[in-house]
Amino acid sequence: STPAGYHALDERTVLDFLDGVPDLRARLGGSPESWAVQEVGDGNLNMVFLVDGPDGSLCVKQSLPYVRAAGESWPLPLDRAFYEQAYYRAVGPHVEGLTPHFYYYEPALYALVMEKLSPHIILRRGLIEGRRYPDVARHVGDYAARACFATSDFGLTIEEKAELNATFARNTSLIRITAEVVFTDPLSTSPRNRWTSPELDDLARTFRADSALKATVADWGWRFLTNGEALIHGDLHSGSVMVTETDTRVMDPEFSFVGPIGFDVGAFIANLVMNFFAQPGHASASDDRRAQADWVLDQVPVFWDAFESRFLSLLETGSRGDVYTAGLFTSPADQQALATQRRAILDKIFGDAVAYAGVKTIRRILGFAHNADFERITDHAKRAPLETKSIQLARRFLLEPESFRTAADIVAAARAI
Ligand code: ADP
Ligand code: SR1
Ligand code: MG
Ligand code: MG
Ligand code: MG
Repeated sequence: STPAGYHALDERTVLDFLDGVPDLRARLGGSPESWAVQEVGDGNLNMVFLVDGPDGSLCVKQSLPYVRAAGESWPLPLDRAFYEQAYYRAVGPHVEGLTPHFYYYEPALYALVMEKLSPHIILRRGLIEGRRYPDVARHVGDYAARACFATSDFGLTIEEKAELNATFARNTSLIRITAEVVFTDPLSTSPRNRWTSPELDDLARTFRADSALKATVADWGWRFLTNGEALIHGDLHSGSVMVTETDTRVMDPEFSFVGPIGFDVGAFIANLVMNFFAQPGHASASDDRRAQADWVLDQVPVFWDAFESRFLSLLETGSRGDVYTAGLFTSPADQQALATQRRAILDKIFGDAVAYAGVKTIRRILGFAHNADFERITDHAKRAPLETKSIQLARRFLLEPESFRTAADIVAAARAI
């Protein structure tokens, strides 16, 4: 049963809800009879309503008491909407212009109201359609660096970080989903798993029998739960970014918690690399998608370089926390040691990102939640070899970390497969 006061909104009752909040009613203008509404949720978990009035538009996102993609047989607490709005509040001031404007949270309905992004589309969809977004990788890299730095021990005092920890540590239902569907299920015999069958049956069996791979993935699962470096987005794939040619917005941060920065960085890298491998499956008579695939893969170093340069510059100029405090580093030798250490911090995040990219790729090919990049390739004979290339590279990300020291290493390895 759901808490008193909660009801799942529909296209009629969402208008009553908006009508009852003066600020939201004023943003739309007119009265509910003149508002147009459409439920557009296409994600795995929630309801999303887009509402247009004479003066403006809104987006309402509401939790359901179950996993939307699975149905009522997979119950899920409602509180994910709370964490989504708490993330927007915590991170919004540091990533000006790179998230939707957040307007309102209704705790009884587990519903948040934000800017309706238009004419934006989901980045993944654009990439599948063969579109290019010249700034998106730089924007998302800059976003991840700013958001993670500001909510890390470099950007916060001990007391401020403790507040974030206290709030987001309770996002246990979604932390558990990630622990299960990302780190555990895909290499186990979970009934939630699926894959392109029968083409990948042997591969799935081989992966499930790969002791070294399972031990490594399990270890990264432990690090995921224990490395509280920053408030991370927690689901930073290409379906959590909406774009136009020039504008980029990161959305859907319901999986946020204080975790490893490399998890966000690795998620975005994994989704670029998967889209690269999927491109031939979207070829047509007029476009073999080779140029598109090259462009997508080239966004990996663009993304990483943007992340790295922003994070380094924030380390140099924006540190206000209780780690690496200025008083420790006074002499020229100290400064040299500090510069070396900052490099090591970025190298550590990169190494983590490569491993998490591996884990996030395996889960998309063998686990519960698949990516449209591959799923839209309806011909199994075409899809399976592309998924195989992608998952074999993912395995190398996990078992041969010494081969992936730079973003260029990722690009070269992906092209060589
Ligand atoms: P879920 O958590 O279920 O994955 P999302 O937040 O990803 O839900 O939203 C699902 C879909 O709703 C997105 O793919 C996008 O098409 C649409 N959507 C979400 N937020 C907005 C927004 N602010 N403006 C316009 N469309 C949105
Ligand atoms: C029930 S698991 C569904 C997946 O969808 C979300 O976007 C997350 O990636 C989650 O792992
Ligand atoms: Mg989503
Ligand atoms: Mg979501
Ligand atoms: Mg992913």
